[in-house]
Amino acid sequence: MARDPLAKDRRGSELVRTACPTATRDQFNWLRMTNERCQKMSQERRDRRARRLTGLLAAAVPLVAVIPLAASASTQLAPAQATTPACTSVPVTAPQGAKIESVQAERHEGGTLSFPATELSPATVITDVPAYCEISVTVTHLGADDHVKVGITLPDTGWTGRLQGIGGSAYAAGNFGAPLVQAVKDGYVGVTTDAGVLSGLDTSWAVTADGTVDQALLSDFASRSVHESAVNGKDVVRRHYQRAVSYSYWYGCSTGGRQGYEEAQDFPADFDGILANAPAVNWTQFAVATLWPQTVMNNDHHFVSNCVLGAFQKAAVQACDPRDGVTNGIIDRPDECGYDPRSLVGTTVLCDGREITVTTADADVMRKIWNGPTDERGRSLWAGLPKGADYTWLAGTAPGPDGALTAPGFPVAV
Ligand SMILES: [Ca+2]
Repeated sequence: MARDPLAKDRRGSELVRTACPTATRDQFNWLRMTNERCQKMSQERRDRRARRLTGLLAAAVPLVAVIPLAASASTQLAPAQATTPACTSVPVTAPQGAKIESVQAERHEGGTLSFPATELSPATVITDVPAYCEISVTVTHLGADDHVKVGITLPDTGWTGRLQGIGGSAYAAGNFGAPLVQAVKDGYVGVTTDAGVLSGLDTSWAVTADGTVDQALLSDFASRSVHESAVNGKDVVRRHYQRAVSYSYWYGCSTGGRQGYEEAQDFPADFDGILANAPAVNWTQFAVATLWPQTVMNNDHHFVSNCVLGAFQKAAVQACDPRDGVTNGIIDRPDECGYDPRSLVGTTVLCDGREITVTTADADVMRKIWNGPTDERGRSLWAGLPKGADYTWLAGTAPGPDGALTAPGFPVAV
């Protein structure tokens, strides 16, 4: 098995560890807040590493294998390009059972690039981006009326010989925005795909006009597109740079985490390392369980303001943060946190300039949300919201049309 010579930890050992070390197994089952936390931690780690090394990303969560490189891999860094490769359309080999519909190339000057906020990601500004070539490949599969786009960004300078596959989130199979450019800045070729489906939270593609499941698109979204994007990406690299990828990595959270697990399971030769954070697996249970906080508040006919929910979160962090040995504002082991929300009953919280007294009903709702759904005998059906985790996406409340608080529920599941 070939190892990436840059994949070392601070002590010089091979880097085979999670890039999100605070996430417990339960936390991996919660999509959004762990996803954001992992993305933030990953970004911080990337920034630190970028100062030490020239582009490095090589890690795998404990539950995911680090995959040996199928082809012979160089242990040397890519030589600097003597000349900038021309940014032109290249011939791309169609995957088996597929046809290449189009290949387009567009050169970008780099510099400072801004990406507006979307429903799934915050606004992002990336500076000092080298000029790069973006090659877009569109693939269709025989017998399917699909049009799968693969985006590949190839830096003019600073390429380390590495490829980074970029995962999606919610019902988006990939991300054609900031991550593709960040990869270029970090010395990677970036690769992502839309799987031929819509982006964000729109799942209308999944059902055909006659009401049946669109199996072709479902296959694209589930696994086929990620695998083929890896194959397409390596093919384009070979033709663009006239040399093969040395090492390839997967980077994804949430749906991207799920894609990483899927790749490790079914296409282990695609990537040398897989970073699969907050994988949205066990979807039929997990997605339903995300609606638990909404269910609790509807059942109790008691909707807790975000301000009070935040007070519970803050109190839990204060109580349990140091117990994992690192006081960093994060409860690494929420399952070992014995903080009781009833301890906040009777205290006052300042909310929008008003003093609110925390009630027993507030604490009951918080306790049930943290405990998670149970059956009629009290047996756990799924993990609850981890103590100390951001409540916003799963348990956040908002005024309804009449001004009274409601619990909208996790938008990926409702
Ligand atoms: Ca801590």
